[in-house]
Amino acid sequence: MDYAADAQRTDLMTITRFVLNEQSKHPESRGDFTILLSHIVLGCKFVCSAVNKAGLANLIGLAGETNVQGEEQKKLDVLSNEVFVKALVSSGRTCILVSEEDEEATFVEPSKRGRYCVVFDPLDGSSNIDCGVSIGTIFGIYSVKDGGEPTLDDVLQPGKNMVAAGYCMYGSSCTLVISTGSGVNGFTLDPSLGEFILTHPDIEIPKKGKIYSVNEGNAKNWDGPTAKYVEKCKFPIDGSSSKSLRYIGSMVADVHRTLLYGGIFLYPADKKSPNGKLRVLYEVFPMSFLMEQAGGQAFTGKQRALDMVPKKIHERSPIFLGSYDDVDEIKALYAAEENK
Ligand code: FDP
Repeated sequence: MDYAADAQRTDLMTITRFVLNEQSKHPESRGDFTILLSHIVLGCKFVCSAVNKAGLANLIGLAGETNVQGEEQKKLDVLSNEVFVKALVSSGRTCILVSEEDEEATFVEPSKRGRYCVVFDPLDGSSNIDCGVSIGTIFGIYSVKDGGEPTLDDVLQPGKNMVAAGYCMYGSSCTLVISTGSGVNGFTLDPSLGEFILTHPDIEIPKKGKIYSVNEGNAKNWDGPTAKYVEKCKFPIDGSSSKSLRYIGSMVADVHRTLLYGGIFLYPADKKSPNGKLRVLYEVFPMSFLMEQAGGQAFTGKQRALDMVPKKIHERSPIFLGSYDDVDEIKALYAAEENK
């Protein structure tokens, strides 16, 4: 009998137990973060269940509204947003919420306020809903700056100031990956228990990977360094093997694979979208935070992604993130372009 494996099966590390353990390392902690996280977890469980039931419950389809980015909203987007906003407000631990689905930031009424700001995309990859491809929720958490009335400046902070970030992927299983600034851990929802169980402790991204992930349909509009990098992935000049291309078109799923298998995920700038497509606060920052915490890198084409200071809540940025050595290569190409 494998006693070690058996002990693991019966001594379940749930996400709540994990966070409480972390909390006990900080005697000054009042448990606010644990309470906030339990509300995020509740939102993820609800969305997971709604995604699983989408076909049955006739949730798929347009809700007849258009979101800030001019995309048609699906019913699931609307539902997920409502669930997360309500869960976060009722936690009593938040003061500002920024959601991909809402044009303006939500300032929580004073009687329900806490000290955290949460930026999130309740259902990322929504163009994949109707065909059953993995989608996810992405979130980042900041602490409000000192005292006083909360203002937008509390969320327009560089990504490196986040206190935690994570995503939940609704795929063949429901996986929650989170970092509170000391490594990255992954939890899988056990549907029979209704609990997220630690299944991927201390995730470290391989130093170099064999996969690149990008929407190559945009290639004709790419700049020189991006085009050169992708060419090198396909036709390496040093005699090494070419990289494989994998692109799901759902950021959570593409980043999750990159985190576990290594490689690079790119959503670069192009002539049509000089700032790329992905949103800084609730896509680029949380994923960059996780990548760095797992030992990888995240770069915008100009700087370390987490150093950016956003000016607007729905700002976009190009992003290259993944294995340390792979991101180093694209950095070198941009540096060479700059020195021309
Ligand atoms: P979607 O439009 O389906 O919501 O920013 C949203 C996002 O998906 C990301 O999840 C995904 O990585 C990217 O857009 C895909 O964009 P392209 O279709 O342009 O490749």
